[in-house]
Amino acid sequence: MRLSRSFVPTLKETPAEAQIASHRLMLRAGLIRQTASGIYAWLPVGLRVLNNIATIVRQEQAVAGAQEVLMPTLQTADLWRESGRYDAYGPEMLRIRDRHERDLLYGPTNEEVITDLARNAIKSYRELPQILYQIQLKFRDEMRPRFGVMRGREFLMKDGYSFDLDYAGAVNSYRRMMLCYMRTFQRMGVRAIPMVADTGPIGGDLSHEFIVLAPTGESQVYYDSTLEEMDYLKSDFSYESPADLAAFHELINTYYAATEEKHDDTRWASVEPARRREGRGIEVGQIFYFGRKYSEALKFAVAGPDGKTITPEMGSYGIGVSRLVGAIIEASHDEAGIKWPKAVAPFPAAILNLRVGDERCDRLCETAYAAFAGNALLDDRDERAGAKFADADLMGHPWQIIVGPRGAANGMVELKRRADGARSELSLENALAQILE
Ligand code: 5CA
Repeated sequence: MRLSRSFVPTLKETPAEAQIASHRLMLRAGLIRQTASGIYAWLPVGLRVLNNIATIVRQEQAVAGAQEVLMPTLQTADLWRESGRYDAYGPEMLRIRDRHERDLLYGPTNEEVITDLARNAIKSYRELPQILYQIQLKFRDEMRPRFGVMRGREFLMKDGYSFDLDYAGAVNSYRRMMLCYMRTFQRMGVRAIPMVADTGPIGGDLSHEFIVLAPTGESQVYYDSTLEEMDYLKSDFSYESPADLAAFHELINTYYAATEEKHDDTRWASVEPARRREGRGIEVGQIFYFGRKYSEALKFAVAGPDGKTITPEMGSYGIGVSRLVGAIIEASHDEAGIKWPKAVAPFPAAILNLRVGDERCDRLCETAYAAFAGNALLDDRDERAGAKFADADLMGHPWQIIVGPRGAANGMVELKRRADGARSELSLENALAQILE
């Protein structure tokens, strides 16, 4: 992306409406703009981050055996009348009437629609288990939308749903998703801690929230630091082995982790003091087991091996895809701006041309830019060096390749690592090798 021709409306001033760092930085770095209260447009750089997060989610869902679908944002009210949630959901649900006076709603979650799809298509025990998911916009008419994409009204969610023949199968699917979530968040460069949670309007009796520690989080949390040190990507637990998944769940439950509501002083006191972590946390995902709540209400049954019908057991699994962009920034920034973890960064590097029009600088920058095949940000604006440095720090690309006339005369560039500010002077070739390694 050539900055001189890009739609990246950065701001020098701190927007007055933004109370927390991630919201301020997302506006200042030109990632998003609000179009109505709690409703945001994603601009080119912000959308790249959102897509990177979605790609990691998709890859890890596939490894765990979940299949992607895409359901509509608009749902018929009839399905929600069948489940009994149409009245129960209250003013958070955006209700709409079409030209034929039919009641529709903008989906805040999709248990009803997915159960309807399943009951119309799945007839035999042989077709289960199944895990289906989508990445789709949701709408919740939050009383107080705030903190930018962190609590929006329209937001992007990964919502997944499992169907199993019995309790043991449903718990296995639940554990499968739990392992999948630990891998997913670790790959994004954040540590989300699973904590036993209340089930709220989704219902059911087993639930975990996944929480990222950040000072501006909405809930107070307590956990054993062992949970953030484990390497879930290198672990040997196999998705195909129920015994492995049970052992994984057992391992997670061994270590203390609780939100304020579930906090237990006695158990907390038994955690080694050096391992106690407490602070505010942001919920980036939640998983639920709720048995036959929706399959029973919507009369979803399949023929069993002995001819008797079986009502499947279900669970649902959410990730706040758009909220994660804010949560990652909350966990990774400084006064100058964002520090993107490599895996989700909009670009691996920014190339800063400090003397646009200087033949050597221009040539070296073009060579560098070509090496990334468009997947870098080239600051080719006619701006002061200071403004370029400030914007590169603000936007937070993991690396900056700084090209000035003195170095360029000898084919040298300066390489700056955003994470710790470390700088070195080296040939463009060596700089590229370091970034692309
Ligand atoms: N049906 C289930 C799981 S598929 C469900 O709706 N779960 S949820 O209510 O917990 O939402 C899933 C995730 O969406 C949450 O963990 C949170 O990260 C994100 N989320 C919820 N509300 C908002 C909101 N108003 N703005 C941004 N993200 C949100």
